[in-house]
Amino acid sequence: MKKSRRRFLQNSLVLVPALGCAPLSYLNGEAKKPLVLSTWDSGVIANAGAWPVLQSEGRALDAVEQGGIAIEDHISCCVGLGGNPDRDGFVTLDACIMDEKANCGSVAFLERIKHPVSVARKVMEETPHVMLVGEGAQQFALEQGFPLEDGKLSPDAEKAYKKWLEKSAYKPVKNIERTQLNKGKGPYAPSMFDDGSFNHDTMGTICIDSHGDLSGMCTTSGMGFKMRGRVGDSPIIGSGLFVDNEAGAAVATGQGEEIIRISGCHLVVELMRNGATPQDACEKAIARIVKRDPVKAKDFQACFIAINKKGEHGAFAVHPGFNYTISDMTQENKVLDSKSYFS
Ligand code: SD4
Repeated sequence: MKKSRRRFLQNSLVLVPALGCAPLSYLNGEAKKPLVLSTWDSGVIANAGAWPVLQSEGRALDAVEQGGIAIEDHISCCVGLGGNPDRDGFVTLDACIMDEKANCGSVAFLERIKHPVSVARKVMEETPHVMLVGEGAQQFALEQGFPLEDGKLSPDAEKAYKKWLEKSAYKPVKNIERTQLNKGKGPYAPSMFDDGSFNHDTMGTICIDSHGDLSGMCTTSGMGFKMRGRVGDSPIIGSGLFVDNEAGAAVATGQGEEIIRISGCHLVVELMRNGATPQDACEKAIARIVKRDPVKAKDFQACFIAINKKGEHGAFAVHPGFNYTISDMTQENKVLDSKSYFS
């Protein structure tokens, strides 16, 4: 790890446990450009990857890709090949990326490739398409020079999978990353839970660069122990991520099926286009999800973060426990708790 990045990470390990402790500029949802926002407290890793690009007045697109690479490299984080496998024991990855001109690329159900976010960017830049899946996505990645990894599970994922196999229960579990943190295992040290569950595994990063342009990416191993072939919201442009350079950018985490049903991130951005602040937009989109089935909503988590062209930001979730990481010139790197629909 480069020295400057290590220092940034060290400076970054400031956890702000509640909005009450947050600096005033964050409470107002305002921040100066450039600005980068990532889902969860493990967003400090993604932001550390993105920040050097933004600091040197680079492009938002390059920054979010570097953020994705940083988190996918982190084998002890459950994004990327270190993540939990599907029911059949294979890690399958989903990712997408979108720039300020609505160029976008996406891969889903991709196996044995370490950096799906970069493959998604290649899909965007080197093909006439937006999305490649499964074997075709892997073949394309190999053609583009990405190495084929061995496909072994990480030690944590293997333990979790063996434990999961004991019951093979298939149900969403709220706020896994947060629970880990509360268990004192550290934000980037996923390990097994008593019931073997380990479901939320997504890193979304959105940013505005010093030129005022927006971009975003989302990368995930998806829901742990999912059905083979299942794809969530994360690689679906408009659901797990959306960027509109005139209005704003949004990225999602949580139960993908619920986010897809409302085209979540497109909705958040469209609300901002119609005048909503990022905070209002996230709240309205979450309310739309809950309204569809308020009873079911008690049992799943869904979360959005958003920024607009002014560098204002917002975040909202169905349940408490979601947090996100924000970095800008003035505040460096802070983890903030999101407000939520249910208390
Ligand atoms: C999915 N949205 O595959 C992802 C899961 C997630 O933190 O966000 N995990 O449905």
